[in-house]
Amino acid sequence: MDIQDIQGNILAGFNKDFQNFLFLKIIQPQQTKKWLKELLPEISSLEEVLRFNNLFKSMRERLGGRDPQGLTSTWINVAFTYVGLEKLVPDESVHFTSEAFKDGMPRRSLGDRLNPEQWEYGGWNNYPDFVLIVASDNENFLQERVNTIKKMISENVGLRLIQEEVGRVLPDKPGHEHFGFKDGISQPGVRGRISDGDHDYLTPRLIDPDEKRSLSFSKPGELLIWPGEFVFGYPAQGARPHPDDDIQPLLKGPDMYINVPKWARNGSYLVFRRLRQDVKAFQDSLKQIKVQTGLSEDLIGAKLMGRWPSGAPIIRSPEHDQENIGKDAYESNHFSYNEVEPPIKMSKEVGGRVISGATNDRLGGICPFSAHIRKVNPRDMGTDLGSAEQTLLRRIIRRGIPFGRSFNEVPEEERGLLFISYQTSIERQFEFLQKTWANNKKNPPGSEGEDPIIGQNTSTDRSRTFVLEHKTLNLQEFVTMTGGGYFFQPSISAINEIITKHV
Ligand code: N7H
Repeated sequence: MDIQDIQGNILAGFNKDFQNFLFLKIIQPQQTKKWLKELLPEISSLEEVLRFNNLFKSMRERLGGRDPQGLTSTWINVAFTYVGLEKLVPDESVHFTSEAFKDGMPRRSLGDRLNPEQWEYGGWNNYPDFVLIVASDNENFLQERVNTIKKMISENVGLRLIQEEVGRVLPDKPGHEHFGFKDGISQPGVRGRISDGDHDYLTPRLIDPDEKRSLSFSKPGELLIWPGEFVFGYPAQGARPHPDDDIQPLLKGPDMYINVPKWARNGSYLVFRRLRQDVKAFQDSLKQIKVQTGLSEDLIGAKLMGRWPSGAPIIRSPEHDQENIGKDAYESNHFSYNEVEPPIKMSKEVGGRVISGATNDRLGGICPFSAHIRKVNPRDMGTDLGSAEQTLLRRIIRRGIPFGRSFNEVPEEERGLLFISYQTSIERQFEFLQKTWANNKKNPPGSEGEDPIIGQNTSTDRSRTFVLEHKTLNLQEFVTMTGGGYFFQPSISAINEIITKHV
């Protein structure tokens, strides 16, 4: 993998506690290009982010799980909408032929309640041309950098700031989102090497090499996916051609650039959605369902999500939450739905521990088919698409961060998730998950209602369905889309050689 050329947030993830998003409009393309050229040396590459994250992780392990003090960095990444590219490089933008990217988010019908004109931004009149992601481990350092950038913007006649989003990890519950659940546990393990070294993998392989599953999983539950699903210019995922083979890449050669120009290599589509979360409505629903079913609120929450607040999957812990499972990066994701997962041994390098097995749940008796995590990733279950391998073409990398203060602190304020996903097809990956699975009552097969967290029902009362204890329950909406856009996050060399070429 071209780790010096790929922007860092895509495959490594900034994973910073403080992240601001500056949405910008281009007034004068030439001035904007000059400005971007100046910004170029500040854009963080995959290499930089990988090295830092590895150092941070090893220091954290040495400190027994405490964050190392003083080890900080502040990073910037940039991504453009189609209209932004049209302004900057009109001759080049025409080579992007993805309908979703060209249309932009307001023209796509994803079942959202608010009309795009009611969004905070991203509607017809204030669709951004590009976004800067600024992230740091230290809030003061972040603020300093953001202030400098904002000053540069205000002095540049070519640009206008239309919105700033402030993403913050919740101080009282780091790693959790506003409904109280741990997020960011399950991600695809991206295949690929970062040097010529045989074992210098982008995603470390942590399973004992004697285990057959070490060929298809990077760690328990983290299936290896070909990088072309997330970054252009690399082999993408495909159906397994022979039962004895490891999963083979489907797309090679020119097909790795479907609907994009050659210079899209090392770039990715970024979906940004500002999703408002109504914590009171969520908690009220748990109380109401308790009355209707007699189940505890905790168990109802776990059935809606597929995980307990600690992150422990309901499949591994059907009765109650188990923090020790939620905290454990291997335990918390080692499960499937169709097949029983046998115990799995970790590699010597990470201690050689055996992770206990997990039961299966073909009928959805433990984890409902409509639970959020099962809707958006049915794992090894066959679906309306056919065999489970087809689901591997629908994976996304998630990089979201909460916005707003905790419900307990200031219940009346607005809060939610700044949802970010990376993929090489907005239609086949993000939009498919939202429209064809989350918003659909029947799919993936077995579902008996929409995704209770993100599913949208377009009827007048917007109420969704969830079945529990053989009772069909009506759920009000908890999550509302309030702004966003579809962006392309190019390689660093493309920004230099194509986007800011003639300055
Ligand atoms: Fe979801 N949540 O915090 O409640 N999500 N999500 N998501 N989500 C996941 O397994 C949440 C949203 C996915 O591989 C967890 O990492 C909230 C959208 C996928 O097993 C939790 C919102 C889309 C997974 C949440 C939201 C997805 C996933 C469990 C909106 C795509 C991995 C933690 C406000 C269209 C599933 C974990 C797997 C997991 C929450 C949005 C997709 C707790 C609050 C819009 C693919």
